[in-house]
Amino acid sequence: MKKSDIKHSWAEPYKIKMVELLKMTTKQQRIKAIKEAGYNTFLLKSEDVYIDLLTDSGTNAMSDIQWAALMLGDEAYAGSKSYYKLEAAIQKYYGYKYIVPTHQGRAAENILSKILIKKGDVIPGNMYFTTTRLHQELAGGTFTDIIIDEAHDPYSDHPFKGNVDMAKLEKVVKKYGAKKIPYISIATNVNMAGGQPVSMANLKELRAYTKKLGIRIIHDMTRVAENAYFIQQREKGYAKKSIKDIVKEICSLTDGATMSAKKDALVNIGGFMATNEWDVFEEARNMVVVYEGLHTYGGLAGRDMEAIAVGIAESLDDNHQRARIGQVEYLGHKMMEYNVPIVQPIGGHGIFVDAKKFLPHLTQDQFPAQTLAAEVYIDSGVRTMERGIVSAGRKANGENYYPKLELVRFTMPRRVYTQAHMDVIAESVASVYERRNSIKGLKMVYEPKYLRFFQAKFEKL
Ligand code: PLI
Repeated sequence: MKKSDIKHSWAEPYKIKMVELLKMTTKQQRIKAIKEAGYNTFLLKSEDVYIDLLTDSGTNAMSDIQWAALMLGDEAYAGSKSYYKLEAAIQKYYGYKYIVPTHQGRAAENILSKILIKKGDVIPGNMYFTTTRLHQELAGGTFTDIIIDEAHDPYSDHPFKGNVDMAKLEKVVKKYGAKKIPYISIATNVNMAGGQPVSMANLKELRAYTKKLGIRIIHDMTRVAENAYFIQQREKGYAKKSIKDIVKEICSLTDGATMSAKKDALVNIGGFMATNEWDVFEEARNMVVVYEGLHTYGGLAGRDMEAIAVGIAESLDDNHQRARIGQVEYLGHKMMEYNVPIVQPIGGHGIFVDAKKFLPHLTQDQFPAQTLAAEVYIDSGVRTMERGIVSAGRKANGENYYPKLELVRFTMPRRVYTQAHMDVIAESVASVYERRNSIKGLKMVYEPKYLRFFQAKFEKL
């Protein structure tokens, strides 16, 4: 090999100090386990799972510094030192003025939705997220999708599939009027589109437009650092900027945020709501005592707040994100070598397999993504998650949503699995792909009222 042919790989900027042992299962055990779980991977026992790619939420490995920070937790009911450390970290790295801690992201969504949304309001956003939309609806609002069309096409290679389609937004504003729109709901690195980023140019255009109309931008910043990585890699003028600076710039274009710290911020529990408006903060600070706990802990232990404050700083390290997303890309390229159809471009927090194309003989009512997730588990004990018709749920009139994307998400916990694990995952998907024509669909036999994907049960057709 010539010297010039040598490629420099990504690698983890850490080494392993402790390991968690896993139980290995047989195929017969897994067939029994998934049947008992109603073919829903959420209902499996984690001890029956080998490689757990259900979610990147709360499944991260904390650093030695985060574990050490736990010991500094100030567990005072009121005015905890740990709260002030968390507040300082959020102000320093994200730039929001006021913060209210919550036990996780959806609690922040609940509080913010209750404060900002009135019955009959419309909330445009760059694709729905399950809990976010539900809280908007429970507060009396209606979510409307204004993401660019490319986001709904798994094979469009648009570099910023999370972008807002400004023409779609203008149409919504014209139809309902700015007064009916309390805020635009903007997620950085859009989860349901496959972990796809928003560009800075699009955010700037959106800021200029909403400023004229006096409409807020509320930022779901759950994976903002991953979005910043893609801006650094793909957007003109950002190649030499640090992720830290890009994140601060993104936040500066918005008025407030909800955050699930269980993702980007490298912890196992926690979240917060942030705002630059004193009035909104005052109301949130009061409301959090009803639902979560005093405003200086919001449902978290002092030690949790310490770990988040450290995790925020670690998440903004360029080498961390390069390895984090490098690992996801490694898995994606492996799957592509086996011709497995996956969402393009490869996203930030996982690989999204196109179940419609994988199992074209199943109709969407036969739950192709739910079926594929169960089959992958049976094959190798790899647990994934459905992100299709089951996750999309029902409209207010009871009809099913039929999302264009019918995906299985292979979500990567941060700093947890090795490259050999990636190989095992790709080989398992490839072997299910080989026998895809013999796979039968599912029927739903139990459906809960809210967020049905968590608890629904199925039987084989
Ligand atoms: O799971 P929570 O309540 O801490 O956060 C809710 C939440 C809000 N926004 C976004 C974009 C999310 O991805 C999110 C949670 N996501 C989960 C649990 C996931 O598996 O993707």
